[in-house]
Amino acid sequence: MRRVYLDNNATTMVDPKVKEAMEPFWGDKYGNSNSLHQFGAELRSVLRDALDRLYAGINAGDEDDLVVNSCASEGNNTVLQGIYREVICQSARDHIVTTSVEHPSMRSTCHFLESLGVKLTYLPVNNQGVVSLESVKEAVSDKTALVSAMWANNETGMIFPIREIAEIAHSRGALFHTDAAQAIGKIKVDAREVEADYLTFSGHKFHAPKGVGGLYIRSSAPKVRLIYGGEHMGGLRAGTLNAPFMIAMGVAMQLANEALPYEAGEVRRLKDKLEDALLAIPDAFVVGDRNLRVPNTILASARGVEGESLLWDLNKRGIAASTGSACASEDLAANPILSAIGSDEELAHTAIRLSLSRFTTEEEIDYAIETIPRAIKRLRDISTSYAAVQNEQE
Ligand code: C6P
Repeated sequence: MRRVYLDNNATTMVDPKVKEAMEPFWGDKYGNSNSLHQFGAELRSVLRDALDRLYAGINAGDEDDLVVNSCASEGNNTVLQGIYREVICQSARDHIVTTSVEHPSMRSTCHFLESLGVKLTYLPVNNQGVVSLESVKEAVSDKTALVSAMWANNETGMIFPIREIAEIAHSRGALFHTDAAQAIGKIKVDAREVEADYLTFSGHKFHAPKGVGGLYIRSSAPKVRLIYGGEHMGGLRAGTLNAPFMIAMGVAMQLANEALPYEAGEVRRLKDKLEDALLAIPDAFVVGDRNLRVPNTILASARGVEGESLLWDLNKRGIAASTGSACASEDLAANPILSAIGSDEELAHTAIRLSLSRFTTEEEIDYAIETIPRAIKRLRDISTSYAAVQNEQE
C-alpha cells in the first residue's frame, strides 16, 4: 500500500545525509569526549564543529550558551523550573505570562509551578489562534519574571509576533522565552534578532533523530539547569555527551537552514495546493491566515466529520495525519487549540492537521487531494450530525 506521511509536525524522517554523518560514531569512534586519551580527543573537535553549526543555525553569539539536551520538552522544563529557582525564589517577581496554546510540556510545567505558589497568566488567542500585543501589555507587570510565547504553533502553524512580545517583556524587566520547536527548519530562526533570553527546540522536528534538542541561553540571562552533576555543557546539563546525536543535529540544522528557500517556495506551493483543494469542499475551513503561517502546516476542519474517524479512514488508504498534537492523540477531548480559538464544540472535534516536509512530493499531495475529499464525502454520507448541519442551512 502507498504510504504518504503528512504528520511532519509530530516528527520528521531522519535526512539520509544526517544519518550518514552520525554513522561512524556508533562504530569505532565511541569515546567519551571528556576523556583525555585519543578516543576522547577525536570526538572533541567533531563536537565543537557540531556546536558551531548549531550556534550559527540560530545565530547565537559566542558569549551565549547553547545546551544540547534531549528535546524541547526538557528545554521548556529547564527554563520554567530554572526561572522558578533562579528568579522567582530570589526576588519579588512571582508571575509568569504565557499563552493558552503552548505545548503540554509548557502547560503542565506551568501548572506544577502554580502548585508551588507562582502566579500564572495564560493569554487567550484570537480567532486566528494568535495572542494580541495589547493582551501581552496588559498582563506583564513589574512582578513578571518571565514571558513565554511559542514561535510557531504546532497545530495551526501560526507564527507569533515574538520580537514584539520580547520587547514588551523587556520593557518591564521580565525575561523572554520562546519555544521554537515548530519554527526551526520552516522559517528563519534568529535568537539574537528577536532578543530571546531563552529559546528551545527539538532536533526531530527538522530531520535529526528523536531524543536530541537544544536550549539557547542569552549571555545576559540567568543560567538555568535541570540536571546537576559533572561539568558537561559548561555545567548546565550534566551527563556524558551523546556524540552521534549532537553531530546529527548540527548537520540537520545546517541542512534545514540551507533548505529554507525551498520550504518557502516549493513546500508552501504544495501546501497551498492541498489547502485550496480542502477549501473547495463544502463546509470545510482552515484555521489562520495562510500568510501568517509556517509554510508546511494546515489545520483543517470539515463539518460533520469527526477528526478521529477521518484519520482512521485516511490511515487505511496510507495517509498519515493527526487530529492535532501527537502528545494528545490518545485524548478524545475536543482539540484544545480550536477550543482556545473559540470555535464551537463540534468544530473542535473535527480538526485534522496535515503537515508537509521538504521530502513531501507532488505525487503524494495529488494522492491526498484525490483521497481526502472522497473520505470526507463517505463519512458525511453516514453522519447524522452533518445531515443536521445541512437541514440547518436549508
Ligand atoms: N509537538 C506535535 O505533534 P518533544 O516531544 O520534546 O521533542 O517536543 C515537544 C514539543 C514542544 N514544543 C512544541 C511547539 C512542539 O510542537 C513539541 C512537539 C509534537 O505537535 C508532539 S506532541
